[in-house]
Amino acid sequence: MRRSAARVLALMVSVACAPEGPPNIIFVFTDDHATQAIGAYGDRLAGLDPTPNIDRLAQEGMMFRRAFVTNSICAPSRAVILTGLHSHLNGVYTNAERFDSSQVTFPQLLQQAGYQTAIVGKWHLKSDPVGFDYWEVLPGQGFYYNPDFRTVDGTARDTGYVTDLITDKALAWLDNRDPTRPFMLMYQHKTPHREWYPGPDHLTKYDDVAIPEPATLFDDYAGRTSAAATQEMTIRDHMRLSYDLKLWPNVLDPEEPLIRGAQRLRERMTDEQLANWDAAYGPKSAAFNAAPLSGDDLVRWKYQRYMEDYLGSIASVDDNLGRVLDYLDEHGLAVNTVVVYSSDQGFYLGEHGWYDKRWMYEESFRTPLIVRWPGTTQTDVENTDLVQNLDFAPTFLDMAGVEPPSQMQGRSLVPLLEGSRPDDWRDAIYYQYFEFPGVHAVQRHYGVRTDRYKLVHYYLIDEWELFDLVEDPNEMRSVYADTEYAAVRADLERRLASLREQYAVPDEDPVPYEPSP
Ligand code: SGN
Ligand code: CA
Repeated sequence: MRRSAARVLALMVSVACAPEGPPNIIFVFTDDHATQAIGAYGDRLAGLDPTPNIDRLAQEGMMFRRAFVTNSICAPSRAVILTGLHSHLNGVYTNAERFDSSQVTFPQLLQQAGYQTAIVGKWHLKSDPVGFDYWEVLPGQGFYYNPDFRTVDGTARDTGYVTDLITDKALAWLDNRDPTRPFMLMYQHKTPHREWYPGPDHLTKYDDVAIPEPATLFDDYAGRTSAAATQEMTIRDHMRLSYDLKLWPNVLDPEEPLIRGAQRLRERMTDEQLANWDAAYGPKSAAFNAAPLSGDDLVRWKYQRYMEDYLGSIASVDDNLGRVLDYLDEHGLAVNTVVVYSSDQGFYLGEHGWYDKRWMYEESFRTPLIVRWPGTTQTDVENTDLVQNLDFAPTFLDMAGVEPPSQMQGRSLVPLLEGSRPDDWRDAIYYQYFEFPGVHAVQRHYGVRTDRYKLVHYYLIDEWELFDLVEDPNEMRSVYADTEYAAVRADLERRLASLREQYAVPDEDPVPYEPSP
């Protein structure tokens, strides 16, 4: 971890003369950013120093090690964050539903309380944003290069790299706001979503780096339910050489259906961007095409290439976060602005041989959460309580001194941020994933996680998994049928039933199961 004593000292001095009044809030939100790829979390990629600015936030604030989502996929996570309600109550179960914007959301309540509110970047909820004085969002998933942006006035294409453009817009909004009132800005990136296009400054950043492999890269899915074996998200069989890994032209797999994706992005680029791109990627493609690999060697190569692009795209998030932090410093705003870093969920960076998310296994269930709140959070502290994205809405409201509405199912994290854990803090959390059938073929499942154990039910096929996270942190061997765990299992079953009752989970799925033809 890089540490700047001078910076911490400057912050402490400024805290001593912190202004009164409700804090500003900047919610920095990325798409698919795994904690494994954040230096401060100290995972296997930390040695590559992938995120110096995010690490700076962690040094100056509180980092949550056990922050989880309720449903590990994009649009559902966003709907949970806005409403403080589980998917079965906010109506966004999968990426397919349109967000019903007549629901109560935290931005609306902050706006009513006198906050200036804005969202810039990825939105992904189909309906127009409500509760924002200003919004400028990517339609759908958005594009990496020369993306379109949608505002109340319509849609227009911009020139540049998406992460840089979103930051330009966020800073422009900050420049033009009313300085006499507090603000809440949702600054939300597309990066590092598949297919992980790095920005122009980072196209070759990781080319000559040997990126450490996860221990489970060659997982054979034994010891778990059939769900783990029947998914479609392996680096080996489902990651495409051209679409995902940018080989051009792709000699190994000319039938690859997704080649159009790469083509689509190339068509959007300016001549200059394309020349820059081809100068970086052309030699890599030529080298691979000249000596194509196969079998495990190909898996290893694909993993390296995937990580080069994933980490390269994160470099742009981190650089741009640096711009925002500098802006706050330069404008005297750092001291009264809470900066929160999070992502819509985690991601597989080769663990279990996978990319993508969706599962209740740790890598995608977990999400990064770092909060710097000068004068409230201590610096450089870690929290290990069980928290969820369900808690974000009540937390933001509580920070602003607004009482969270009673229907919100999450709980304010403010006491934890202040360093005091309420005696009745939860000791178990609930999860449910609905998008099956769907891309990547991950079975529907729900489950409960406690400090040490996790019980998961793949309910359409009625198969169960139980993990002891102390004995088996990589979740390679379910002990569901192990008699030694009978008491643990009975206890988890009780907790699961009680959480389903507490959160009013219906017995029947709200999205009917329709097998694909
Ligand atoms: C796209 C991706 C999938 C990804 C979903 C959901 N394919 O369909 O890999 O799981 O989005 O992502 S791609 O061909 O577009 O790359 S999410 O972040 O929106 O939930
Ligand atoms: Ca996502």
